[in-house]
Amino acid sequence: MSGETVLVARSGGVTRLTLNRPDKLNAFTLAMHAELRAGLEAANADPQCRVVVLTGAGRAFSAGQDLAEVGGPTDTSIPDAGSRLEKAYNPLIKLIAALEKPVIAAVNGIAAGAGANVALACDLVYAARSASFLQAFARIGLIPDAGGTWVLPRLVGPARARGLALLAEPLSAEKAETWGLIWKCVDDDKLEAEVSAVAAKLATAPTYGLALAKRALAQSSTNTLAKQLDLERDLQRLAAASPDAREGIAAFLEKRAPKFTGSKA
Ligand code: LHQ
Repeated sequence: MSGETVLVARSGGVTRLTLNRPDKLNAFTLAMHAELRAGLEAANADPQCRVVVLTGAGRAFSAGQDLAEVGGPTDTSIPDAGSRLEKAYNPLIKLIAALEKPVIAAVNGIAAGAGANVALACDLVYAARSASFLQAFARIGLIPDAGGTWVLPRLVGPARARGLALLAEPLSAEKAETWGLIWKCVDDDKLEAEVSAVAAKLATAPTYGLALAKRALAQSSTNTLAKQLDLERDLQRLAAASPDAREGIAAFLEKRAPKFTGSKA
């Protein structure tokens, strides 16, 4: 069900979630957080859903926290910033990371503040050539949140992470791709088609195996090689026991295209 601030559309194994406050550049309110979490949880629980696309309505992906909701001309401090993170952003980032299907961010325009870091929490980030990524926090005296301080150095290295966080200048989609911050920058008029094509491909992929691969990659950043090898052993055991792995190997040997169901067992 679509809400007011997040539109939900399901088609052919793809669940599309659209942040929908275009007049405020899809800035996050508590209502939007609740609707987005509900949409992601429903997608995770829905066996028909094999891939999630997250995008924004209008000219932006998201401008991050709605600053009018946390402060105002008469109350310019943000006393509850920590609890806002604990209650809204941190669960959202963890939910995307733990989602048992691929999540694609289709960054249609500027992604600023926590909006940038929500996009970067997704598994594959496609951005329109005119889009940009802005760690806006330093402009208003805050620090990168929504996982920014974790993901930035891992994706682009410490020097570039410090530049992005301390200078708070927009990074073009093209540069974001060159730096390895995102998967792909595409021409504006091709974004929709390209994301739809990759979503359609993932909607017929071995979903359970992808979820296990996602889990292994997420854990690699804190594991030693020896621990990671143990993890690969354990997760590969699970993957190999799935119907999709049996189908994949059978299809290869029979020289035909595999037909994956995405299921665990
Ligand atoms: C907005 C916003 C916005 C409200 C545009 N809020 N209205 C977590 C926990 C707790 C507390 C604090 O924060 C966090 C995490 C965070 O995300 S902090 C960082 C929050 N985000 C920002 O600081 C970015 C603020 N926005 C901007 O700097 C600009 O809007 C950008 C550079 C994104 C786009 O600039 P323009 O293209 O020039 O658009 P605009 O500024 O004219 O915005 C259009 C409208 O959207 C405007 O409303 P209006 O009614 O005047 O037309 C803006 O007020 C509204 N808007 N971002 N975050």
